[in-house]
Amino acid sequence: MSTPLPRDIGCRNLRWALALLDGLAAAGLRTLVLSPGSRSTPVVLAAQRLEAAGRLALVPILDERSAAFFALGLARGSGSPVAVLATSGSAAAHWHPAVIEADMSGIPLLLLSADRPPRLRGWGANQTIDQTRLFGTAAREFHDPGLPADEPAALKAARALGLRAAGVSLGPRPGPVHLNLPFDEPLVPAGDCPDPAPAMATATAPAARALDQALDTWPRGRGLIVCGPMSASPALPEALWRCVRTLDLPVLADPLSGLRAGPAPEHRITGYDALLRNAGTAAALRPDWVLRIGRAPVSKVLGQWLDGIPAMLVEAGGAWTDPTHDLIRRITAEPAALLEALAGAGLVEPDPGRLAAWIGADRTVRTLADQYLAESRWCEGQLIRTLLARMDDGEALHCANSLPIRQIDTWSGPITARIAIHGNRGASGIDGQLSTLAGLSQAGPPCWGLFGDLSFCHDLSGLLLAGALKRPVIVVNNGGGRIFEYLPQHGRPGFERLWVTPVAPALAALARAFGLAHHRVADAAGLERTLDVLARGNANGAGIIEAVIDAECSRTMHQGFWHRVAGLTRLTPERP
Ligand SMILES: Cc1ncc(C[n+]2csc(CCOP(=O)(O)OP(=O)(O)O)c2C)c(N)n1
Repeated sequence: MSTPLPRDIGCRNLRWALALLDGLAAAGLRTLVLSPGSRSTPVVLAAQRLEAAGRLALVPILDERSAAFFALGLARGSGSPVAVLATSGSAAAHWHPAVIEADMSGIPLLLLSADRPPRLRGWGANQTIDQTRLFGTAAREFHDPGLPADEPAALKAARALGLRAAGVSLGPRPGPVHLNLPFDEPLVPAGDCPDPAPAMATATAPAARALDQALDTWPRGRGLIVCGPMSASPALPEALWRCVRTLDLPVLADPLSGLRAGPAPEHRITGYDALLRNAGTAAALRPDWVLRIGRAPVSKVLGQWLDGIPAMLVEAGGAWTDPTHDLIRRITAEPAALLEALAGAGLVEPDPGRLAAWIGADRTVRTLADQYLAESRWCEGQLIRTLLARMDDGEALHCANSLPIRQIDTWSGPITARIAIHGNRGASGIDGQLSTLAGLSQAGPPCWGLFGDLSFCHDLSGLLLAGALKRPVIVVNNGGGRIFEYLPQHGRPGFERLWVTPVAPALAALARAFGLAHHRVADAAGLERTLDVLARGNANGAGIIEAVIDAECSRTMHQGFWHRVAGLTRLTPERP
């Protein structure tokens, strides 16, 4: 290989991009999701070299919005940083919804926006916009290193920038990092262009945080643990269950906490969304303090009930999850470490009567739910029970907003199989759901989808990624956004047209167009039969299962159930 020409700008671009990617890969980047474009070429050329060396996988996706949601799913499913790359102009703006979700959910997303040289910005040059701090405070860090240079110091700085960007995206407060990368033309080297010299530096893991002095002043009285949406560390379940067994503490386990499924002691409460609708029970079970792990729970009823209860949040990163402003303490520690310490600290007086009251109330609503579902017409409750019963250990489920994840919360109960449940609950958008599902499916275990009809239609370009799906997407065809029927807008003039916005997607035709199987079911038996057919075929196969549900019947059924729970005089056994 010859030495690069000093004026070969294309080679300079490439070598600089190689140094940057080397740093990113050294800090854990394994996948780059790229959307086609010209200005990003130096990074693509560099990425091809890393791919050839087995250090990076490249995934091309046309629509940048879909690409970013795919990367989000990939990063959520793998726990590793994932990068997106796009050309200059409006391209990177399409990442914004996924960046917002990654910010709110703490997902390590690396945003590599190619740009024109700074001298062209603001002068009407083609495809040149102001990309500076495009994502505002949603990005943990923003860097614009300027045009590439090829001196050793510049290459060293590029590699350091890669290390830093990936490191910051991983924590202590995981989230998106934006690198805006201007490149001058020519974008392709004129001749041979050797790799920069290998660097000496190696990546360092984010520093471990020391456990705070939290235990010194632990509040007195009755306690409760609430586990909201989170990426739980592998050590958490064991530490949690050991701690609550020792201290007789109940644990409210959100469907996105990672603690709803798999084995757990009866301390795990899943029926809280229903049982807290019973005013007497809600008052009787009110604790003196709550220890919160993870983000704000899906259940609105739980969120409202927590309002005013002194709370402690244990979190290894920097998030301040406190929508009701009740935090008396924020404990910067790994939740598992705090729970280990709490279990042995002798600060919480076990209260078996209180625990029994929670368990009793939980059992009562679960039995009622079983009876209710057995008696009532087909709706999401039976669908969810059927689906969860058919999922195997190790599989995953991605639930769209808004009703699907709420209904999982209401109807799942404790889930026997060891499955993972995912949802874009950071910003609770109905966007990018199929693309996220495709990313999750690519990252890890076979992942099912449970979507509303609007959220499905919102991300039709995600169907281009259907090749990644390994399990069916169940689309609840209930004629639009039925969540609004549970909100005060219900019944206002123009309600159907302006809030529900009914759609009638031709799901069979869409499925056919994208080479997917389509099945239409209208009752639990139909769903069972379809799942039988799929299971016999191509290992549960991907495809669309259109579940037709009568919205009016569903609403009456849900409200009837809550009404029945609210009307019960006693959900909790007497205190001993
Ligand atoms: C990007 C985005 N746009 C709009 C909304 C507001 N929104 C929340 S739920 C919803 C309706 C969703 O309908 P569907 O997917 O059919 O699910 P359903 O609520 O009927 O279960 C809408 C429009 C949102 N959360 N995100």
